[in-house]
Amino acid sequence: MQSETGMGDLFSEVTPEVETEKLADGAFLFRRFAESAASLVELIWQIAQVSPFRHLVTPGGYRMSVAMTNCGLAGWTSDRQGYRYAKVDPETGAAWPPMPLEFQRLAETAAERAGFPGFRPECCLINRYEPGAKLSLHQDRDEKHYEFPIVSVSLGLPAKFLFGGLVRSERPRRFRLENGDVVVWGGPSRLAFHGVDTLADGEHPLTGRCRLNLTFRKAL
Ligand code: MD3
Ligand code: FE
Repeated sequence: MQSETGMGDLFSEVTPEVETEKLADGAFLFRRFAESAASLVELIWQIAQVSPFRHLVTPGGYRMSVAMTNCGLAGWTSDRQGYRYAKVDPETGAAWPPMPLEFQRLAETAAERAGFPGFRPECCLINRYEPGAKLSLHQDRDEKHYEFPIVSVSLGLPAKFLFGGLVRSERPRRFRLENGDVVVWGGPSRLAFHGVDTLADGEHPLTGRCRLNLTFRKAL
Protein backbone atom coordinates (compact mmCIF):
# COMPACT_ATOMS: atom_id res chain seq x y z
CA MET A 1 0.00 0.00 0.00
CA GLN A 2 1.35 3.38 -0.95
CA SER A 3 1.34 6.14 1.68
CA GLU A 4 1.67 9.88 1.27
CA THR A 5 5.19 9.68 2.61
CA GLY A 6 6.24 8.12 -0.68
CA MET A 7 8.17 4.90 -0.92
CA GLY A 8 10.32 5.24 2.18
CA ASP A 9 8.26 2.78 4.14
CA LEU A 10 7.71 0.31 1.34
CA PHE A 11 11.13 -1.31 1.43
CA SER A 12 10.86 -2.14 5.08
CA GLU A 13 13.85 -0.23 6.34
CA VAL A 14 11.28 0.51 9.01
CA THR A 15 10.26 -3.14 9.34
CA PRO A 16 13.15 -4.73 11.21
CA GLU A 17 11.20 -7.94 11.72
CA VAL A 18 11.37 -9.12 8.06
CA GLU A 19 12.43 -12.70 8.42
CA THR A 20 15.65 -13.80 6.77
CA GLU A 21 15.92 -17.27 5.31
CA LYS A 22 19.39 -18.54 4.58
CA LEU A 23 19.30 -20.53 1.33
CA ALA A 24 22.99 -21.36 1.19
CA ASP A 25 26.31 -19.84 2.23
CA GLY A 26 26.07 -16.21 1.12
CA ALA A 27 22.46 -16.49 -0.18
CA PHE A 28 19.63 -14.89 1.79
CA LEU A 29 15.92 -14.68 1.05
CA PHE A 30 13.80 -11.81 2.39
CA ARG A 31 10.25 -12.86 1.72
CA ARG A 32 7.85 -10.13 0.60
CA PHE A 33 10.52 -7.51 1.20
CA ALA A 34 9.26 -5.44 -1.76
CA GLU A 35 5.70 -6.67 -1.83
CA SER A 36 3.88 -3.38 -1.49
CA ALA A 37 6.00 -1.81 -4.19
CA ALA A 38 3.42 -1.70 -6.96
CA SER A 39 5.44 1.36 -7.88
CA LEU A 40 8.34 -0.90 -8.91
CA VAL A 41 6.11 -2.45 -11.54
CA GLU A 42 4.98 0.97 -12.70
CA LEU A 43 8.62 2.05 -13.05
CA ILE A 44 9.38 -1.08 -15.08
CA TRP A 45 6.61 -0.26 -17.58
CA GLN A 46 8.07 3.24 -17.89
CA ILE A 47 11.56 1.88 -18.54
CA ALA A 48 10.15 -0.49 -21.16
CA GLN A 49 8.66 2.44 -23.06
CA VAL A 50 12.19 3.75 -23.63
CA SER A 51 14.09 0.46 -23.93
CA PRO A 52 11.50 -2.15 -24.90
CA PHE A 53 11.53 -5.78 -23.76
CA ARG A 54 13.15 -7.96 -26.40
CA HIS A 55 13.94 -11.64 -26.90
CA LEU A 56 17.72 -11.81 -27.19
CA VAL A 57 19.53 -14.37 -29.31
CA THR A 58 22.22 -16.49 -27.67
CA PRO A 59 25.67 -16.90 -29.23
CA GLY A 60 24.46 -20.37 -30.24
CA GLY A 61 21.60 -18.87 -32.23
CA TYR A 62 18.66 -19.60 -29.90
CA ARG A 63 15.98 -17.00 -29.20
CA MET A 64 15.52 -16.69 -25.42
CA SER A 65 11.97 -17.28 -24.17
CA VAL A 66 12.49 -14.66 -21.46
CA ALA A 67 12.18 -11.07 -22.70
CA MET A 68 14.72 -8.60 -21.31
CA THR A 69 15.55 -4.96 -20.93
CA ASN A 70 17.83 -2.96 -18.61
CA CYS A 71 18.23 0.27 -16.77
CA GLY A 72 21.36 1.86 -15.39
CA LEU A 73 24.78 2.73 -16.77
CA ALA A 74 25.07 -0.47 -18.78
CA GLY A 75 22.85 -3.36 -19.73
CA TRP A 76 23.35 -7.07 -20.21
CA THR A 77 22.85 -8.12 -23.79
CA SER A 78 23.47 -11.07 -26.08
CA ASP A 79 23.80 -11.76 -29.79
CA ARG A 80 25.67 -14.15 -32.11
CA GLN A 81 28.90 -12.38 -31.04
CA GLY A 82 28.49 -13.27 -27.35
CA TYR A 83 27.24 -12.03 -23.98
CA ARG A 84 28.32 -8.63 -22.68
CA TYR A 85 27.42 -5.44 -20.85
CA ALA A 86 26.78 -2.55 -23.23
CA LYS A 87 26.46 1.13 -22.34
CA VAL A 88 24.16 1.71 -25.29
CA ASP A 89 20.95 -0.24 -25.91
CA PRO A 90 21.67 -2.00 -29.21
CA GLU A 91 17.94 -1.87 -30.01
CA THR A 92 17.55 1.92 -29.72
CA GLY A 93 21.15 3.12 -30.17
CA ALA A 94 20.68 5.31 -27.08
CA ALA A 95 21.69 5.03 -23.44
CA TRP A 96 19.59 2.71 -21.24
CA PRO A 97 17.05 4.50 -19.03
CA PRO A 98 18.59 5.63 -15.74
CA MET A 99 18.14 3.41 -12.69
CA PRO A 100 15.32 4.83 -10.55
CA LEU A 101 16.41 5.86 -7.08
CA GLU A 102 13.80 3.55 -5.58
CA PHE A 103 15.43 0.57 -7.31
CA GLN A 104 18.85 1.56 -6.06
CA ARG A 105 17.69 2.01 -2.50
CA LEU A 106 15.91 -1.31 -2.42
CA ALA A 107 18.98 -3.17 -3.74
CA GLU A 108 21.37 -1.46 -1.36
CA THR A 109 19.12 -1.97 1.67
CA ALA A 110 18.72 -5.68 0.90
CA ALA A 111 22.45 -6.17 0.30
CA GLU A 112 23.30 -4.46 3.54
CA ARG A 113 20.85 -6.65 5.44
CA ALA A 114 22.54 -9.70 3.98
CA GLY A 115 25.94 -8.50 5.15
CA PHE A 116 27.18 -6.78 1.99
CA PRO A 117 27.51 -3.10 2.87
CA GLY A 118 28.80 -0.77 0.18
CA PHE A 119 27.02 -2.55 -2.69
CA ARG A 120 26.40 0.13 -5.34
CA PRO A 121 24.89 -1.58 -8.38
CA GLU A 122 25.15 0.37 -11.62
CA CYS A 123 23.19 -2.11 -13.73
CA CYS A 124 19.73 -3.60 -13.44
CA LEU A 125 18.66 -6.40 -15.78
CA ILE A 126 14.89 -6.74 -16.08
CA ASN A 127 13.45 -10.11 -17.09
CA ARG A 128 9.89 -10.70 -18.20
CA TYR A 129 8.52 -14.26 -18.11
CA GLU A 130 5.25 -15.02 -19.83
CA PRO A 131 3.62 -18.43 -19.34
CA GLY A 132 5.88 -21.04 -20.94
CA ALA A 133 9.07 -18.99 -20.59
CA LYS A 134 12.05 -20.40 -18.70
CA LEU A 135 15.69 -19.71 -18.02
CA SER A 136 18.02 -22.69 -18.29
CA LEU A 137 20.63 -23.44 -15.65
CA HIS A 138 23.52 -20.97 -15.96
CA GLN A 139 26.09 -18.95 -14.02
CA ASP A 140 26.26 -15.13 -14.05
CA ARG A 141 29.87 -14.57 -15.05
CA ASP A 142 29.84 -11.50 -17.25
CA GLU A 143 30.32 -9.03 -14.40
CA LYS A 144 33.74 -7.72 -13.40
CA HIS A 145 33.03 -8.01 -9.68
CA TYR A 146 32.33 -11.44 -8.22
CA GLU A 147 33.17 -10.01 -4.79
CA PHE A 148 29.84 -8.16 -4.86
CA PRO A 149 26.51 -9.94 -4.63
CA ILE A 150 23.63 -9.91 -7.11
CA VAL A 151 20.31 -8.78 -5.64
CA SER A 152 17.13 -10.15 -7.22
CA VAL A 153 13.55 -8.93 -6.85
CA SER A 154 10.62 -11.09 -7.99
CA LEU A 155 7.36 -9.42 -9.00
CA GLY A 156 4.04 -10.77 -10.19
CA LEU A 157 3.40 -14.45 -10.90
CA PRO A 158 5.31 -16.99 -8.77
CA ALA A 159 8.10 -19.10 -10.25
CA LYS A 160 9.94 -22.28 -9.40
CA PHE A 161 13.55 -21.31 -8.96
CA LEU A 162 16.41 -23.81 -9.40
CA PHE A 163 19.50 -23.34 -7.28
CA GLY A 164 22.43 -25.63 -7.93
CA GLY A 165 26.05 -25.80 -6.92
CA LEU A 166 29.29 -24.56 -8.39
CA VAL A 167 29.31 -27.32 -11.02
CA ARG A 168 26.49 -27.85 -13.51
CA SER A 169 26.21 -31.55 -12.66
CA GLU A 170 25.11 -30.89 -9.08
CA ARG A 171 21.37 -31.48 -8.83
CA PRO A 172 19.60 -28.17 -8.11
CA ARG A 173 17.29 -27.54 -5.19
CA ARG A 174 13.94 -26.00 -6.07
CA PHE A 175 11.99 -23.34 -4.31
CA ARG A 176 9.21 -20.92 -5.05
CA LEU A 177 9.86 -17.22 -5.52
CA GLU A 178 6.81 -15.02 -5.10
CA ASN A 179 5.80 -11.43 -5.60
CA GLY A 180 7.99 -9.16 -3.50
CA ASP A 181 10.63 -11.77 -2.63
CA VAL A 182 14.15 -10.37 -2.56
CA VAL A 183 17.21 -12.61 -2.65
CA VAL A 184 20.84 -11.60 -2.18
CA TRP A 185 23.37 -13.92 -3.79
CA GLY A 186 26.93 -13.31 -2.72
CA GLY A 187 30.05 -14.93 -1.31
CA PRO A 188 30.21 -18.65 -2.07
CA SER A 189 26.79 -18.51 -3.81
CA ARG A 190 27.76 -15.83 -6.29
CA LEU A 191 28.83 -18.29 -8.99
CA ALA A 192 26.28 -21.00 -8.27
CA PHE A 193 24.33 -22.46 -11.20
CA HIS A 194 20.72 -21.33 -11.21
CA GLY A 195 17.67 -21.13 -13.44
CA VAL A 196 13.92 -20.69 -13.57
CA ASP A 197 11.48 -23.47 -14.42
CA THR A 198 8.83 -22.99 -17.11
CA LEU A 199 6.40 -20.34 -15.89
CA ALA A 200 2.90 -21.65 -15.21
CA ASP A 201 -0.08 -19.74 -16.54
CA GLY A 202 -1.81 -17.31 -14.22
CA GLU A 203 -2.85 -13.76 -13.65
CA HIS A 204 -1.40 -11.40 -11.05
CA PRO A 205 -3.03 -8.15 -9.93
CA LEU A 206 0.25 -6.20 -10.19
CA THR A 207 1.70 -7.52 -13.45
CA GLY A 208 -1.07 -9.28 -15.32
CA ARG A 209 -0.06 -12.49 -17.06
CA CYS A 210 3.66 -12.42 -16.36
CA ARG A 211 6.48 -12.52 -13.85
CA LEU A 212 9.03 -9.72 -13.71
CA ASN A 213 12.46 -10.07 -12.18
CA LEU A 214 15.00 -7.39 -11.40
CA THR A 215 18.66 -8.29 -10.89
CA PHE A 216 20.99 -5.62 -9.59
CA ARG A 217 24.60 -6.01 -10.51
CA LYS A 218 27.94 -4.35 -10.09
CA ALA A 219 29.16 -5.19 -13.55
CA LEU A 220 31.60 -2.50 -14.68
C1 MD3 B 1 22.06 -17.24 -7.99
N1 MD3 B 1 17.44 -14.38 -13.36
O1 MD3 B 1 18.89 -12.73 -14.90
S1 MD3 B 1 17.06 -14.20 -10.24
C2 MD3 B 1 19.46 -13.75 -14.47
O2 MD3 B 1 14.38 -15.04 -11.87
C3 MD3 B 1 18.70 -14.71 -13.66
O3 MD3 B 1 14.89 -13.98 -13.67
C4 MD3 B 1 16.57 -15.28 -12.67
O4 MD3 B 1 19.21 -15.73 -13.33
C5 MD3 B 1 15.17 -14.71 -12.71
O5 MD3 B 1 20.65 -14.00 -14.66
C6 MD3 B 1 17.01 -15.56 -11.31
C7 MD3 B 1 17.89 -14.94 -8.92
C8 MD3 B 1 19.37 -15.04 -9.10
C9 MD3 B 1 20.09 -14.06 -9.73
C10 MD3 B 1 21.45 -14.14 -9.81
C11 MD3 B 1 22.13 -15.19 -9.22
C12 MD3 B 1 20.01 -16.10 -8.55
C13 MD3 B 1 21.40 -16.18 -8.58
C14 MD3 B 1 23.53 -15.28 -9.24
C15 MD3 B 1 24.17 -16.33 -8.64
C16 MD3 B 1 23.43 -17.31 -8.01
FE1 FE C 1 21.34 -15.58 -13.63
